[in-house]
Amino acid sequence: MVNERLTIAKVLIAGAPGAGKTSLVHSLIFEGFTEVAPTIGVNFAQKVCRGEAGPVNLSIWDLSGQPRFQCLMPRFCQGATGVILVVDVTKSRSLDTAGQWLEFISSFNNVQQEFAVVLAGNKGDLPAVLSQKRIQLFCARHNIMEYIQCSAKTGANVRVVFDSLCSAMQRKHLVLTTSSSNFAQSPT
Ligand SMILES: Nc1nc2c(ncn2[C@@H]2O[C@H](COP(=O)(O)OP(=O)(O)OP(=O)(O)O)[C@@H](O)[C@H]2O)c(=O)[nH]1
Ligand SMILES: [Mg+2]
Repeated sequence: MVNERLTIAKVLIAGAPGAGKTSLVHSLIFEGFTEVAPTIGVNFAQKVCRGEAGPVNLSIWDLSGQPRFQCLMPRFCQGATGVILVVDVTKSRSLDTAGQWLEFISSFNNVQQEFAVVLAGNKGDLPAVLSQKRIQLFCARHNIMEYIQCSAKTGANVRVVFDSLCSAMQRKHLVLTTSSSNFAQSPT
């Protein structure tokens, strides 16, 4: 039997309503852009992305940004070790909302449970109103190592966002390594 090493991680896509979270995931999976509906609660997807230490099979939990679904979020976020925090670079308030999301996620994650964060500045195909200065201050305040401007519409840097999160999780040992034989032998 082939005993292949598998690396897995659960990641959250969070940010303001309409920032383009679902569009980003759609662009990653289907390599194209289409109009998507606002998310009801959460969407789920899986994709193998590539960090600097190798591939990671990502379980992607794309959270609705709408406050009316917030009560459901603690359940969806359990066990996540990576967060892609999405801001809309054309909306100034998007960054404040992203900060609130980060605090929200941190508040119900076990304090011992560390997670890696990549800040994605989406809608990079449009003129930006968010200044580099504000983004730098935000990253410094929240200890975020990586900001990547991207566009779900053109596909620019979409893959880079997800691959960078894989690298960040690998550096912090936040990916789970198992073997395919574990899956084969586990009871159903
Ligand atoms: N120009 C441009 N429009 C985008 C881009 N990404 C998303 N949009 C548009 O922004 C709107 C919101 O996109 P969604 O992907 O639904 O946003 P969301 O963050 O998932 O929203 P919620 O699920 O309500 O939290 C849609 O009209 C998208 O077509 C982008 O990169 N460029
Ligand atoms: Mg959505």
